[in-house]
Amino acid sequence: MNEELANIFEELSYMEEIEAEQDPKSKWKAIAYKNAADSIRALSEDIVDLYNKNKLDEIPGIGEKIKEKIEEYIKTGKIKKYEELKQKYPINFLEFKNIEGIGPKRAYLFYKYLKITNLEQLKQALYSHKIRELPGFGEKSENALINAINIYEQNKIGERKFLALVYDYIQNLVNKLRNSGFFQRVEIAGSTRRMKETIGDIDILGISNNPEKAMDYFTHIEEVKEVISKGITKSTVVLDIGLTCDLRVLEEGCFGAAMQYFTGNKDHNVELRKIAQSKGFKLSEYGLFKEDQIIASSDETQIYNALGLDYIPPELRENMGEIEAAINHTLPKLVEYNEIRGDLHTHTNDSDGANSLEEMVEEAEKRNLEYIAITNHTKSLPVAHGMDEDRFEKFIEKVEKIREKYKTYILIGAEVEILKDGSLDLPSNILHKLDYVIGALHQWTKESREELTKRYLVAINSGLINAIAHPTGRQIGSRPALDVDFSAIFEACEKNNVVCEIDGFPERSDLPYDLVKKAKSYNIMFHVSSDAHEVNQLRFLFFATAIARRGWLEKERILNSYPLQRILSLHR
Ligand code: DGT
Ligand code: CA
Ligand code: CA
Repeated sequence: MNEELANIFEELSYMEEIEAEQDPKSKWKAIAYKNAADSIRALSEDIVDLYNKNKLDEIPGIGEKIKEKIEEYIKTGKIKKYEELKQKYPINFLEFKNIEGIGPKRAYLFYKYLKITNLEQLKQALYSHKIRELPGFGEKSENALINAINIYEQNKIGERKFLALVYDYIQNLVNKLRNSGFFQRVEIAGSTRRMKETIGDIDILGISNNPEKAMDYFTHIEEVKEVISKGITKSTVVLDIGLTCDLRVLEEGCFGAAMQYFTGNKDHNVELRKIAQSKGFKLSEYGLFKEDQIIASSDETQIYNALGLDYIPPELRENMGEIEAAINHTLPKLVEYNEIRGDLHTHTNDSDGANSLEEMVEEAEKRNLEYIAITNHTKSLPVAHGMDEDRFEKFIEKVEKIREKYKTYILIGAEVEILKDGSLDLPSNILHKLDYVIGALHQWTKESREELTKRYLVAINSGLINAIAHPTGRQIGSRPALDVDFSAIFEACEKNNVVCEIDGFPERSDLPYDLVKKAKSYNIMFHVSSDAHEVNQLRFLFFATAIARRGWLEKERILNSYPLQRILSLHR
C-alpha cells in the first residue's frame, strides 16, 4: 500500500500548491504532503504493518493530520480530502510531473481552459495548436512542450516508439515517396509490416529506374532531420519524430526476396534459411537459389511455396511455430482488419474521457462501426472520475434518449472495478441493466500472486461480467504485468463464458500477442477494443486487431466480429 498512499499524498501536495494561489496556508500543507509522500515511499516496511504496531509516529515528517489521513485510508480505502480536491482537479498530475516545464499550476491552466486531464489530451491540443493560444503561451512554448514530451516518451520505452502513434506518419511518408514520381514501387518492411506494438526503426523498400534521383529526393524531404548515410542502394536518415529510417532501392527482380528478408523477424529468417539449406537451396535477400539457378525472387509468396510452405502473413513471422504450421498447412485464417464491426471498450467525459457521448458516437459513425460500447469507470476509481449508481442510472437515460439518432448502436456498458475481495463496484441491479460489463483490476495490484488470481476468479465466477479488461495490467515502459496465474484465469473464463480483452491502447497492448496465442488453446472468446478516451483514439481498435492477428486469432474467436444481435443476446 506504500506506493498507493505515497502517490495520493504527492497528488495532494500538487493540488494544495494550486490552492495556495487563493489561500497562503495551503502552501504549508503542500510541503507537508510532499514530505509525507517521500517518507512513505522510502519506507522498507509496509505502512499497514507500522499502523497495526502503532508505529506511524516513527515515520519522519508525519504529523498528527497526516497520521489521521493514513488511518482513514487504511480503514476506508479513501481519503475524503483527496476525493474532494480530485473532484475539483481531475488531473493526472503524476503523468505530467514527468514532463519538463509542466508543474501543477500549468497542468491546472490546461484543465481550466481546455479541460485537459492527461498527457494524450495535451498532445492533441499541442498538435492542433490550441496551447499556443493560451495566456502566457506562444509558438515557442508550444515547441518546447512538444520536445519535452518527445524526450519523456522516448525515455519511457528506450529508443523505440509505439507503432500506433507513428503509424499515420509512416503511411504519409510512404505515400509521399510513392507520389514523388521517382519510384515504381514503395513498400514498408521490418517490424512495422509485422505490426509489432513498438518499433525500433522504419524499414522501407523501393524500386526505382533512377536510384540516384530517388535517393536525392528521399534525403531532402522535410521530415528528414539528419542524413546518416546516403548511397544509391541504401540511405539511412533520422526523421523529425526521432526515429531512424532505412530506405533500400532494389532491382524489380529481387523485390520479393528483399521483402521477405527485411520483414523478418531475424529468428524467422534464420529458421527459413535452415529449411532452404536442408533442401539444398540457398536463401538470401537476393533470392532463393539452387546452385546458380534462381528458383524464386521477385515474388514473396513464391519463395515460401518453393520451400514447401504456405504463405505466412507478416504478423505471424515471429518464430512462434508459424513455420511448422506453414509446412503442415495448418496456419489459421486470420481475422481481417475490416471484419471488426464494433468497439467494446470506450470512455466519455462522463468519467475520464475527453469527449462527450455524442462526439464519441459521431466518430464511431464516421468510422462505420455497427456498435460502440461506452464503458465508463465506476466509483472506486476517483482518479478516473468513476461513476456511482445514480450517475449510471442517469447515463442510461441519456443514452436511451439519443440512441435512435445514430446508425451506430450505443451499447451501455461499464468498466467496473474488481474490488479487493473480488466483488464488483456496482450493485447487481445496475449491472443487469447494462449491455456489456468489463471487469477491471486497477487497484491493490501489489498483492501476492495468489490474492490477485483469486480476485480475478471471484469476479469471473460471479456471473456478472462479460469480459475482463486488459488482463495483465501492464503499461509498456512504466508498469510490469500483474503476477497472476493465467491458466487458472483462462479456465475460469472458459467455464463462465467470460471474454478476454485485447486492449489496443498503445501502452497497454493487453493481452500481449504471445499471451493471446496461449489463451487461444482454451475454448474462450476475445474482444478487441480501443479503450479510447477521446475521438482520435478510436483508431486504436485497428491496433488491437493487429495484436489479435499476431496472436493467431481467426474471426470466429472475436466477439466483435459478429453482428450487434450477438452482443445483445449475451446473457449474464
Ligand atoms: P525493430 O526495428 O527493432 O523494431 O525490428 P525489425 O524487425 O524491424 O529489425 P531491423 O530493423 O533491425 O531489421 C529489419 C529486418 O531485417 C529484420 O526483421 C530481419 C532482417 N535482418 C536484420 N538483421 C538480420 C540478420 O542479422 N539476419 C537475418 N537473417 N535477418 C536480419
Ligand atoms: Ca526496423
Ligand atoms: Ca532497420
